[in-house]
Amino acid sequence: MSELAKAATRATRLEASFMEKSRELDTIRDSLIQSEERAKTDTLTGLPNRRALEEFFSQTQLAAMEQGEAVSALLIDIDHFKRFNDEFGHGVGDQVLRLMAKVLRERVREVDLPARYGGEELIAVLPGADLAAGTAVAERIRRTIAECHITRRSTGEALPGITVSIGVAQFQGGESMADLIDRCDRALYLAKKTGRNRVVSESELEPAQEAG
Ligand code: GH3
Ligand code: MG
Ligand code: MG
Repeated sequence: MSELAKAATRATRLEASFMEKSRELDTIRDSLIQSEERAKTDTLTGLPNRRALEEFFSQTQLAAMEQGEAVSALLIDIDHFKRFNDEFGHGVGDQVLRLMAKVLRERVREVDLPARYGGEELIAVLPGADLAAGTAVAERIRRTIAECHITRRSTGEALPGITVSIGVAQFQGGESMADLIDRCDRALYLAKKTGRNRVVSESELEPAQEAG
């Protein structure tokens, strides 16, 4: 074989080996993206989890402060869910939680972030929405859930209606996510105290007690 032919063969082999490595890298990159997605997704509801929420909030917070855009947050808690679980079992409760997640996902826009905040608490962060807009979204979510007819999958038996209470607050420049959620939580508490199946906005709260 001439030197030239040998060199050509070597080049072909090198190219093949390069292609193979590059395919391997693609596979590794894909599985990395997948595991990052999994790490940010709640397994029960398929909603973004708290980690995803924190990431989204810090990006949104920056944009809001730079552009002076309003951002609001809704904290949603199922009413008397413990009683529901006790009566129908945790598995049926989990189905209900999935249904709530579905309603939430369908009721917010592409730019919003619906997430599972804790056990039976869901949250949504709405960039571009002030307190009034956030409250209107919360009210639509509350009503949609209250109007759901829930049936037990295994038997088709009708289950009692589920309601949620929602606390709404608007981001104030410079505050942390914890501060914002704390006001949502206080509004939520007021919604529970004043009868449940209600939306309460932070404008209905007493001014916060100054610490110190
Ligand atoms: P309230 O109207 O005051 O919110 O009453 P509640 O019974 O819903 O009280 P709370 O919010 O404190 O109760 C949380 C209950 O939610 C406890 C637990 O039974 C239920 N829960 C929390 N996480 C899950 C979950 O992942 N699956 C199911 N099925 N139930 C859950
Ligand atoms: Mg709760
Ligand atoms: Mg509850």
